[in-house]
Amino acid sequence: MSTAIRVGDEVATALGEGRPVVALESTIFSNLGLPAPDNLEAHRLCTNAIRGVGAVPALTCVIEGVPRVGVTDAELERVLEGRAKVAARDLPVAVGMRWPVGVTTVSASVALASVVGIEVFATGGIGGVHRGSEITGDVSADLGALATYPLVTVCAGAKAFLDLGRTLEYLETIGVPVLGYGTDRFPAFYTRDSGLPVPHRADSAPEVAAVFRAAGPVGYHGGILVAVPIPEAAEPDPDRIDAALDRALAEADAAGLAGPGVTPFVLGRILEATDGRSIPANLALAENNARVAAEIATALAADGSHR
Ligand code: PSU
Ligand code: MN
Repeated sequence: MSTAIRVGDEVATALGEGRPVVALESTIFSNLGLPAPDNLEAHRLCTNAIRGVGAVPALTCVIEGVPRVGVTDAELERVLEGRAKVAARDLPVAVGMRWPVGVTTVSASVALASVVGIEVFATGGIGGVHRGSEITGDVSADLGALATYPLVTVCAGAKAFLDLGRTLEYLETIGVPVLGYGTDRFPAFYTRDSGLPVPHRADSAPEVAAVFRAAGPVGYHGGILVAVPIPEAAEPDPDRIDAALDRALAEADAAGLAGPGVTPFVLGRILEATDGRSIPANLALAENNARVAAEIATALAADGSHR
């Protein structure tokens, strides 16, 4: 195991004993993802959901220039206040320049998790191909990381402010298997159905585990994406969400933003445009994804054949 990454005691013990572990990103729990105190509540819900299934949560972040997988309460406090976004390509910079606090995106999280041997990662929504990417070239590094690192990533799809059709096309191009979990439709984060079909469907955690285990032997060594629709009871009115997304995008356009600042800006505007009514939905889907991820990690641990 890498000594460049500090693994929390509980996570190290679980990995050593072959028990299920679920990695979590920290951007979603920072100021860039959710406002206080909802960020702490989201973390509590996700970690409880993982523990409820008998798995161990492993939050990733960078503190004092050291990447962490699994944090103490004091380290969590610093994540909640974090403002420096760390994608996979920023990890060498955050370490080399000894950043006090870096909050990891999906791409950085799956990179760190893969180094320490974690096989399952849960988030809310992944980054994707942005609308207008044919002009700006803005494609999230999350997508390339999914193809590179051998993890199961569990998400509620990607937010509809992205170009979901192109996001699915891009995943096809780079060869990432995409599974709808109990659905034939690609979910759009707040809503259960983006209107786009998923290439394949899985109806249980053991099915996902079987697909993941089948990859290496047929020559695929990257990750797979599992898209879980938000629970029906938590799904907000799609029309209201669409209106908020459109307004948020128009504001991002007017602000002339580019680069890694785009996603946090749009997320913040969606929050404002929905008067915070999007938050309960956000918490519910994150918790649900964490539970599904823990079930998949449990199914993988049960077969004991680490990839
Ligand atoms: N989508 C959300 N909430 C988030 C993010 C995406 O609904 O917090 C964060 C995740 O950390 C994701 C990152 O990995 O944004 C993608 O950023 P970018 O578009 O700059 O690649
Ligand atoms: Mn981007």
